[in-house]
Amino acid sequence: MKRVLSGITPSGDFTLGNYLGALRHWVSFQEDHDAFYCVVDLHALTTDIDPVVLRRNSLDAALNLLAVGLDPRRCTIFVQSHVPEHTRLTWLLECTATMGELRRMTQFKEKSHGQETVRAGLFTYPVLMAADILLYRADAVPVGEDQRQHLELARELALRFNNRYGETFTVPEAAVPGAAARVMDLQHPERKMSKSVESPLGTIGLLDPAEAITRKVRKAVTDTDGEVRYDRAAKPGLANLLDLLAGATDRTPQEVAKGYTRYGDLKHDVAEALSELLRPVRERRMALEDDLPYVDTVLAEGAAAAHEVAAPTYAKAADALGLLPLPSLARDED
Ligand code: AQP
Repeated sequence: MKRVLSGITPSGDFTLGNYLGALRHWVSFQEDHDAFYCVVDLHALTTDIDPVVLRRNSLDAALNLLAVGLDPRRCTIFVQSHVPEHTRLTWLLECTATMGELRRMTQFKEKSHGQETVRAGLFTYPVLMAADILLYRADAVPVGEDQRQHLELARELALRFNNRYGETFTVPEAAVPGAAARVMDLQHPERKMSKSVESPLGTIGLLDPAEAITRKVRKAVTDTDGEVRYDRAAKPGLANLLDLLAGATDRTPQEVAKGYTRYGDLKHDVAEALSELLRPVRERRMALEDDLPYVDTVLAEGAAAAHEVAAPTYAKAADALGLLPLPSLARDED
């Protein structure tokens, strides 16, 4: 069975973008892949955090992963910081990456732009992401379009390490969805919908009730020419709505566009389709809130299963670089 690995940052309430671009594909992958999914809490430390909020967001993230339909009997769900090899491998890969390639990362440029101080962790974040992936020898990584560049870096680091020190890592492929791979903010369709960017009317939350979804879709920014056609460059707001309906109904946005002559009708159907899509997630999430001990068990078992795969990969990489094995391990081997 091929293996997939993906992660989500507990940096705020999950959005429709996270769901359409990533989470619902994670659910499909668990059926026919050996799937590992993690709450990447260490990534959340790259920007300003409040410890109380981070703790709550991390638990929320785990609840959401179960609510979208991930089944711990079919996949491994864990928290990144519970598996110490993530940070250990990061250092080995930081010594493989170059400043130049990290400087080219678009997300770093966007997130550091205009900031007075920028954490070193924000700069090296893509290396931590590479470690997340390479530790599990993942064949594929289901991500939204926004993460493609980071995935490319992970591939490049794996290739470079393998060439220099011998075959160690699997070189992963990106698995980017066809429809809704980049969900845009409903009020600012030129930027992606994001959980950590404040935009109350522009962001649809994973757990939003139908009324909120309808209100936000109705107020979504479009344009004034009134013609329904799919053109991302000239009509970004409308294109986003067409993408959303296409994503929710498994069609192409061009096909969806053919069914409409008025923006109002399209918005009505977008709101209905999204409400229906997210309703079962919200219901499962409410049920899970009454069973937190179950969530603890899932995370404990997930961390143990993840560690079993991550530890030998780390050991192999450390050995390839010439780091001495732990003396006790060396004695065990005698
Ligand atoms: N707008 C989006 N459209 C499609 N896919 C998206 N993803 C995120 N936003 C969109 C996908 O969700 C997964 C988890 O992402 P992440 O939490 O690791 O970080 P991110 O990509 O930076 O997502 P956010 O929501 O924008 O978080 P913040 O605000 O913390 O930066 C990824 O697979 C991503 O592609």
